[in-house]
Amino acid sequence: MTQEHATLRQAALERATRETRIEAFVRLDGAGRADISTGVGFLDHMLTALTVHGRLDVTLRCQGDLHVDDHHTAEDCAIVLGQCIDRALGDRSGIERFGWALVPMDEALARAAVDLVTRSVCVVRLGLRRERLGELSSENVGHVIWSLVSNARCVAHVDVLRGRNDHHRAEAAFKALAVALRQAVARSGRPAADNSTKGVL
Ligand SMILES: [Mn+2]
Repeated sequence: MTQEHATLRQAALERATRETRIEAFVRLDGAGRADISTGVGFLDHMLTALTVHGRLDVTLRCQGDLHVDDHHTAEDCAIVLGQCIDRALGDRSGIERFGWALVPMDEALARAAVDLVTRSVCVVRLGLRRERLGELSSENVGHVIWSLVSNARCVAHVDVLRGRNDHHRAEAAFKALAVALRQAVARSGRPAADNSTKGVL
């Protein structure tokens, strides 16, 4: 089931598989309101950071097969959020398109660069050393970013440049992605043809 509204730049999606049941809503021109419950605390924490610092509004409910592990829940939540962002962006006319950010969190420093061209390319280097962050496997932190970016059909490079604490490294990465995304989705007031040498994103 899909609901879209071009002028409001928002989208809602429901997705059910044998592994997860998800309801999601994303508004791009939001107030940073997050109502997120995935069943995985650290994932909620990261997606809340994305919502607040991206100044989105996000509602996300997931019932996943956490008796297996956190993988399906983490991946599917990211897929659905990415699809909501893609739909909310509509034809992508009149947006800034590019966004970039350097975001510190205490001793950690993360960099993100985003291009909202409709190609799915994601390069993530987080350098996490712990096996898990709360109930989220460290390998799934980068996988969430990759799945989100791929399904939002954009290009993103996310690098954690330094940081001793893995919680800080992960959180700085999500904040940097949020700030870069916020800049990239901002309305430019320019026609789409002025935003690309091709004339279309
Ligand atoms: Mn934190």
